[in-house]
Amino acid sequence: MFEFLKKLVAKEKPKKTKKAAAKAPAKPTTKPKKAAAKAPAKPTTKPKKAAAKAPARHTTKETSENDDSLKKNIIELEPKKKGLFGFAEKIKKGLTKTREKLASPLTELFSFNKIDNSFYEELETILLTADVGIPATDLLISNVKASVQKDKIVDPKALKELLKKNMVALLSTVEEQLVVKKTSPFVIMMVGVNGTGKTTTIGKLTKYLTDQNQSVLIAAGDTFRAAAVEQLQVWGERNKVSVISQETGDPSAVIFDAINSAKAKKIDVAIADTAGRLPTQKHLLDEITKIKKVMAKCHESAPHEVMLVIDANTGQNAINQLKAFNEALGVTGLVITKLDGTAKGGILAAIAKEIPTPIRFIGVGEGIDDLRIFNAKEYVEAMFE
Ligand SMILES: Nc1nc2c(ncn2[C@@H]2O[C@H](COP(=O)(O)OP(=O)(O)OP(=O)(O)O)[C@@H](O)[C@H]2O)c(=O)[nH]1
Ligand SMILES: [Mg+2]
Repeated sequence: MFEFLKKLVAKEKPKKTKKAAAKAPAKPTTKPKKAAAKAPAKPTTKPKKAAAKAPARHTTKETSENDDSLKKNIIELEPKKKGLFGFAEKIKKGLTKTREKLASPLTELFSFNKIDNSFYEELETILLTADVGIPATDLLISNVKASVQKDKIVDPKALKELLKKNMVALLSTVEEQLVVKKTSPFVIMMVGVNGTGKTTTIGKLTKYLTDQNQSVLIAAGDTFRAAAVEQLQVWGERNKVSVISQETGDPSAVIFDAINSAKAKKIDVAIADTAGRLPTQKHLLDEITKIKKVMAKCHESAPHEVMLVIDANTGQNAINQLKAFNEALGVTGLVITKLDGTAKGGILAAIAKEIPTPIRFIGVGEGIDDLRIFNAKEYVEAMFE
């Protein structure tokens, strides 16, 4: 069974990223049903002791990992823990391709023999090509120009540090770590466009939180794709945490049950997965707004974090995604994924300038440990060096 799930997840992932946009329009208008209880009653596959304490809903499945043979498989999947040194190295390694896109042209630029108009034009092109966007590019260049004039800088080489310094200053405005409040549960709602890495990020985030002795419960709120629940269950098994799912096809009902279950068990953090959706799909944005309202009904001031997951490869479209999700839900934090790929990395600066939103984490790989707390200085170092 587990082998099947692994294959399923492994097979599905590479396809998803490319097909995501095409897949979305086929999504039917979701009419959330009130009838969680109407769904076919499926027995809980692997009940935990604690599950008995949760509100009795026959349709709700809770999976958690107790099976030894399964544990063996899971352990093989988990990379070894890294020390502090490994942490910085991993970011650098993860951002190798990103860095190549920015660092090589910059190195060439800084070897120009003088700082003139064509130097600034070239700098502008490099920044725009790296997804920094017009407003942030303008800001960075005007700040650099001002320092050049003020300090009478003539050597282009000196501008590298100056540019880095300005980039750090800009990115620091969105460096704001996630703080888990003791609200038992602290509810995190994971949202975003199709295939950006929501489910994978939940897996990594669960690892990050459990490493900090937080108890976590996951709600399988993506009821659109059958494989989505299984994908999440694999992450639940890897992290040894419960995943609440239902057969109803109603994400609000699943999440409602999950939050109540987390409350009953005094779980620290409940993370709700949701189906991917495009900002242009109004009915799906309406649906997710409804999910958010349902959360607030079952737990005071939930969700405590609306976490938008953005694929760094999206480029400037990330700004549109952020605006749309922010309007619909009020985004409180961001995760920028796939910075280990071919992404150019400047999108973080564009976000910081155009629609400043706390960047909680960056994703630098598909593994369970490939989530990093966003640190502006570390990020800029990894991009430039
Ligand atoms: N290289 C890399 N791949 C990632 C990262 N995060 C996620 N992925 C991959 O991106 C693909 C999509 O990830 P999912 O977590 O399924 O994305 P999703 O947003 O849940 O997708 P939907 O539920 O279909 O909307 C998978 O192949 C993941 O392994 C990352 O930081 N780096
Ligand atoms: Mg998903």
